[in-house]
Amino acid sequence: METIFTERHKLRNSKTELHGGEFVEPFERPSRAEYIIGRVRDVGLGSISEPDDFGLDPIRAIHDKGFIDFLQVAWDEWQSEGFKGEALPTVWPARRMTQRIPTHIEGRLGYYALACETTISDGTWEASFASAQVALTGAQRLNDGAKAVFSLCRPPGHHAAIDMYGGYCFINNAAVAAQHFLDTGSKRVAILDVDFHHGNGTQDIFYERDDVLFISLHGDPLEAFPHFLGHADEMGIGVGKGYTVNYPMPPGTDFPTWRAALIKALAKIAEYAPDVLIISLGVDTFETDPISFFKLKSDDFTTYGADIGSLHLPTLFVMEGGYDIAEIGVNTVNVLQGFESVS
Ligand code: 5XA
Ligand code: ZN
Repeated sequence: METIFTERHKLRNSKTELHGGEFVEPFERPSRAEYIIGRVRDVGLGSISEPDDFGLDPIRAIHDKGFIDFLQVAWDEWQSEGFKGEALPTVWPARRMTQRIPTHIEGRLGYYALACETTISDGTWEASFASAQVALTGAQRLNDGAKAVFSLCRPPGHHAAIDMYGGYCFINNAAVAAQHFLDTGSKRVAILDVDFHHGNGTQDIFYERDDVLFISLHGDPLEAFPHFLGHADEMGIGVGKGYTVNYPMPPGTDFPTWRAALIKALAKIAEYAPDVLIISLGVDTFETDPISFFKLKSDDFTTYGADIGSLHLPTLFVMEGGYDIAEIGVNTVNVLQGFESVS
């Protein structure tokens, strides 16, 4: 399997994350991608290629123009104010306040943020743009005939909504790839999100559409980030009704329980018969992940990779979360090797 990867991910190297009331070293850090690409090399998964440049248009096809404009200038505007730390919001358009977009950077951060653990720092936009190109290049490889491709995206994307960032995500890489497929001939795309956290951004983007089936397996939002989306009764609206499917699961969920939900999800995907499948691949379901509460073991990733491979669909893997960094390479590549074992 080919991997698409760029060293430009390192441009996203934030120094701080707000976690447990403290500023800590971010869980989402450059070494994550280094461990993954190291494992890809060690096992000889396949060739490793730089992304092509598809420009801004495919990103604008998914995200609000004002939001993308904001991401491009946020760090510079923040610095121009003379602020010393990294940019993060301190105020939101909360209940019973207006939704008018402020002009000051402090207000715009609050308007466009869905969470405040994620700072904007020097290079954040550039790395996010490159990450989207990694996803787009993987999608194009499938269009060109590849059976499966691994887009090693960093920063991740599945929390980024039409006009919101947070949860370490700025541009929704999987959604940008899905739209690219649709704009280049696909009629139906399925996105299966196996990251521990609900893919609220992807759900938001496709909630009223029937050309993208979105299915997510994740920690119950009553107990886990992003807390305000991802319940089982969210199923889409209008023509999108039935094309969003959520499987929230409680703390301590083990692999047999998780896999039972996966098998149901795979059956729904098979019934939908998409032209292409995108996997939002987060491995923070691992038993020792520091910010999650599922109990998957390393071998389980191989098993479920094979389960996904048994659909025999053209498949694009798009990297999302995973924070047990010493094991992230093994767990990620286990999914890809499991997938390949049945294809
Ligand atoms: O998939 N999303 C993540 O791994 C980020 C979670 C952020 C929690 N503050
Ligand atoms: Zn996650």
